[in-house]
Amino acid sequence: RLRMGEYYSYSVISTWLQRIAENMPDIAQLIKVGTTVEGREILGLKFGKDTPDKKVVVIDAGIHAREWAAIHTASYFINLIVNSRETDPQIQNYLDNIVLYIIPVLNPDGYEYTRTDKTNPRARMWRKSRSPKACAFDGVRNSCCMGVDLNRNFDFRFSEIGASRYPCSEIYHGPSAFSEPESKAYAQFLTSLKGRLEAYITLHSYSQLWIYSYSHRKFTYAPDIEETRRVAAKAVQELGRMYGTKYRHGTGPEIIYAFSGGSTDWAKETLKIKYSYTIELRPGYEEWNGFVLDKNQLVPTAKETWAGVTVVLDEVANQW
Ligand code: 0X9
Ligand code: ZN
Repeated sequence: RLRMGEYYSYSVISTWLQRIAENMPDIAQLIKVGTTVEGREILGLKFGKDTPDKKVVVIDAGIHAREWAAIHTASYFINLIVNSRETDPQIQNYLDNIVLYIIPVLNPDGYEYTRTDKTNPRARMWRKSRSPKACAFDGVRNSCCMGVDLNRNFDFRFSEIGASRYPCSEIYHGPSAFSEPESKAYAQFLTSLKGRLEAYITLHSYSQLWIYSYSHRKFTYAPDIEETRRVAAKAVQELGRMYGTKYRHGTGPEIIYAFSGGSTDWAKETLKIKYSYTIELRPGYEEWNGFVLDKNQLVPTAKETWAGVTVVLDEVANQW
């Protein structure tokens, strides 16, 4: 059992996931997505009894190391399902009718690095993975740095826009698409669900945005854009109903910036899934350093996000 409203180490989170799977085998199974550069297992939970006809939803967080509120939110979802499985009819409906995967920390190496901030204050703002140093001549000198932005390393318009070929950049896309074990393993995992994967949601922070495809160019939309937009609008509305938090929805270039090589565009395009969303949690974009969210905002952030996410889950669980 983990008390919500706190941040935990990856090893505590991992043990927690294992315990849940051991203690509740009829609702949750431990899944191993792959292994990181530093040898950590990327773990998640699979909820609901699997039968071949059931639609699948995947929710992840923590592809960016410093986005702790996203990791907390995914953990909160797990906690909620586990604790409310016998009392909340909506959650029972999900457990009966869909298969839901939650992977709370996609980039555990980066996350653990950000947790060394007590001794290395700069570490808290680390975003990338912890892959070994790569070097490039930047016009002045040959600069070498660690880490790849895993949300630039997916094979969708790799390196085209809003990504950098310089290893010292925060948005370094890596030497090639899926060059990184984390993104590669995750893409393989998602691909294994092809045909049944109906929704994919990735939790980030911050800016209070509900984003859909495509990200690389303005006014360029993926198939099902009307349906995608309708569900996003409804999700944002439900989310706001709880505490009045204002979210905007749209494609990346319409509401923040263009970039390519991200997980949601790749999933939407390659796996032909219906709902593929990037959610940027609290605080709002006007905040200067929103990656450090006050602990007393963690639970409200997670709760309102769940309210939005249930709109997508209901679409999938209640279709016939
Ligand atoms: O830039 C990113 O990878 C994400 N934003 S973050 O601040 N969490 O790093 C995704 C932004 C989504 N934007 C677009 N789809 N353009
Ligand atoms: Zn992010």
